[in-house]
Order: sequence, then C-alpha cells, then structure tokens
Amino acid sequence: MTHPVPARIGRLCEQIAPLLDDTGREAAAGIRQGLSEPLRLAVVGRVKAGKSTLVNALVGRRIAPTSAGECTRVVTWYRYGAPERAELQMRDGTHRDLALVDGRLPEHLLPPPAGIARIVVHLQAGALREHIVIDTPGLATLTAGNEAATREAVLGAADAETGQADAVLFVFREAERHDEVAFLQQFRAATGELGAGAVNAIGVLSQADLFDGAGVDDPFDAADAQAARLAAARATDVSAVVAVSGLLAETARTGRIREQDARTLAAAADVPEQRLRLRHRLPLPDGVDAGALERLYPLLGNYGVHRGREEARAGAHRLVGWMESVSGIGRVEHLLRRGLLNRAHALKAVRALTVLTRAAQRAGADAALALIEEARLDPELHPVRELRALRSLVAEAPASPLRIALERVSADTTDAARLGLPGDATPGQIAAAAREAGAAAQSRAAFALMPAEVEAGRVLARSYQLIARRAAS
Ligand SMILES: Nc1nc2c(ncn2[C@@H]2O[C@H](COP(=O)(O)OP(=O)(O)OP(=O)(O)O)[C@@H](O)[C@H]2O)c(=O)[nH]1
Ligand SMILES: [Mg+2]
Repeated sequence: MTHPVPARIGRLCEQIAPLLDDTGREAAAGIRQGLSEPLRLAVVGRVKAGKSTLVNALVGRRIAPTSAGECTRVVTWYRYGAPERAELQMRDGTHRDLALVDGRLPEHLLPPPAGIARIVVHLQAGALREHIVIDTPGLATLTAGNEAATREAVLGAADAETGQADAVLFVFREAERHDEVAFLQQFRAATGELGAGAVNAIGVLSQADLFDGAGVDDPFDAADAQAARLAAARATDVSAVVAVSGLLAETARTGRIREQDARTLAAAADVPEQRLRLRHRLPLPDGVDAGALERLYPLLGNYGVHRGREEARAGAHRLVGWMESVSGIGRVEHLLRRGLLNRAHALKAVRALTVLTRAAQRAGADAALALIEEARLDPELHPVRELRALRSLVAEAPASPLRIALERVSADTTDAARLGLPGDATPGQIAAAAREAGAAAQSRAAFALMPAEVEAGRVLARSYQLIARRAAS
C-alpha cells in the first residue's frame, strides 16, 4: 500500500483500534481491509429503473438477472476474483455456495431472501479490477424488506457505523420522483463527512432509447434534454446526469449479436418503420425472417431494431459499435473514471474517517477522536480536504471560477494535468505553474465573499504548494 492516503488511514486504524470497543474495532478492521480493495460503487434507484441491466453493461457480462417484474431482491456485490463463483452471506454470519445457472445468478433464491444478508459474486471481468459494483433492490419496492436492504447497503443499518458504499451511481428514470430525491438527501445525511452528492454520486437517466420526445425525432435527444434538466435540479446531489440505454449497452457488450442477427436486420432495412410496428397484424415482405427479427426486439428494443438496420448492412461488428456508441455507456464510464475512480483513495478515506469518527464517539474515546483530528490535518490526507472543499463550493457557490481548478486538482492523476500542462512538462515548469496558480488561488480566497469560496481558495493554494514541493524534490 504505497499510496500515502490509504497508508495514512491504515496507520490511523492501527492507532485507534485499541481505544475503541469491540464493534469499533471490527469497523476499523473492516476499513483496513477495504483499503487494499477497489472502490465500492452502489447502483441505486427506483424499482425497475434498469439498474441490473446497467450493472451487466458495466461488468460486461449478463450475470445479474433482469426482468420486467421486480427482480433484484438481495443486495449483490460483484467483485474481481478467481475462480468465478457466487456465495450467499447469511444474516447469521454463515456462508453458502450459490450455483450459477448458465453463467447467471438465479432469478429465484432458495432459501428465501429474508435470511440472506447479501450475495457476493466473484468474476474475472476486467472492469471489476477497479471497482466493486453493488447492485441493489429498487427503492419504492413492493416489499419493504428489499428497500430496507438497499438503505442498509448504502446508508448503513441503524446500528451499523455507516454504509458500505464509497460512491453511488444513481439511476433516474424519466422525471425524478419524490422518494428518489428523499433518498439522495438521506444518503447525503447518512454519509456525514462525505456529505455525498456532487463529489461521490453520478446520475444516470436510464432507458434513454424509450424516451418519448414529443416533437423530437430521436429519443436520445429528448433524454439528453431531460438529463440536463435533472442535473441542474439535483446539482448538490449528483455531479452530473447522463442519458443512457443500459439495454443497448448490455447487448452490445455481452456478445449477444451475431453475424446472422446483422443479416436479419439488414434484410429489413428497407421496410418502413411504421410497417415494422404493425408486424403483428400485417405480414412482413418476403426476404424478411419475421421470427428471427422478433427475437431481436428484446435484445435491442424498438429503437435498436429500427435504427440499427442501416448499420447492420455493414455487418455485426459495425452494428455492435453503433449500439455501444449511441447507448451513452461511454459517457457514464468517463464520468466514473474522472469523478470517482481517479478519486478512489480520497473517497475511501472520507468514508473511513466517517466510520472511525462515529466509532470513537460511540465509545466515548476522546483520545481516538484527537488522533482522527490529527489525521485530518495531515498533509497526506490533503486530497480529502480537496473533496470537502469542492462539495461545499458546489453547494454554496457553484459558479465560482475556483470550481474548475478544484475539480481538476482532485480528479486528474498527474501534477502536470492538475495544472493543465502537457504530459511532458518538466519539473521546473510544473513548479513554476504551481506557484503561479497558488498565488492566484490565494488572492481569490482573500477577496471571496462566500465562506465556501474562501475555503476553496485556501485548500487550492495548499494543493498547489504541495505540487510545487513535489516537483522540487
Ligand atoms: N428499452 C430498454 N429497456 C430496458 C433498458 N434497461 C432496462 N430495460 C428493461 O427494463 C426492465 C427492468 O430492467 P432491470 O435492469 O431488471 O431493472 P432493475 O432496476 O434492476 O429492476 P429491480 O431490480 O426489479 O428494481 C427489463 O425488462 C429490462 O430489459 C433500456 O435501457 N432500454
Ligand atoms: Mg435489478
């Protein structure tokens, strides 16, 4: 563990564990173990929003069951691991193997979900090397127990220290609902220190291919417009909202389209769309394999079948590339990388500090609280201060010019990029640019009116100072 942030948190866990009670020690041990693991990303949203479909697209496997009826009933962790396997973790602390059916999780579980705490699936899927994906039962589900499971996974059980997730992918479907907003706000409150939202949550507007764009020709255009509205309305809860078709992404990425399918679509390329919509009533022209075409609808949706026909003329490879590209999944992954994965150490540290602080408070361990406070002020945990400053800035002064600089400093991975310099910048150039940017941030802090902007300017000035120091060493 060479990165200074997890190393510092690990040290803190060691220091304070003897000062905590049993539950606190367990929490500290859990935190330490998590430091060497990938970021935990929970996918949450209302029932049937398309969460599991999106999980499959992100993982690149059709592993999570998806269906039109309420489907995900148990919180499920997908993590990198060999051999590939799944296990049930029971509430009584025992484990049981869970057999996959044709490489997928079974849709119906025995024993009934009530006794199961969560499912853990180990897969050798490259995407999981960087994040653990946590699929959750929908909010506002028919069964209150499922919803409680989601809240526990993300927010933390009433008696637990805090939630399990470092970050959230929030799946909106069409217009936001009251309960979705309430959930986001609870998440923010429960993650305390993290204060969640703009720094650790990304919004996705799902099922973009189904959007009804009154007067708009392409549903994705209508969905993009709605995503922009949602992003503006929920700016303190999520850093951005992008429209996505999980279905097109899932189908494209899980090898479900064959050359034969492309031929089937291409053969229907000249059939008017209206005629395809009426296919159950009017027979399709000769040369179109109606049965084969019908089987493609659940894989591609109406949009994929109708708009993909032209692409299919150039073969399956071209068709799949088009699906992947229109699905918007690349935009989701770009946000994930920049906003969450690049900040993984700091995001995990934020959760760690929250968990440890609560444990220390509960145990009445003042000495532990003092050690936590000392760690917070340590330059090694400066990335945590950057996130906190950014969060406050987004909430209080979102139009501040410091915002872009702070986002860059906290989301870019090299000092050159943090300063907007090319990758081949010399240490001398980096140091000079850092000093200049530091002076600018400092004067901004001196003249700022909003407290969040003052703080952001100070934190940024410190960030640049640390960069200049690194360049000089
Ligand atoms: N057309 C279209 N259908 C989708 C899309 N995403 C999901 N679906 C369909 O919507 C239904 C629900 O999808 P799931 O992924 O199971 O939704 P979920 O949010 O996991 O549902 P629960 O686990 O029951 O809360 C399935 O029939 C999917 O095939 C999409 O982007 N476009
Ligand atoms: Mg699901």
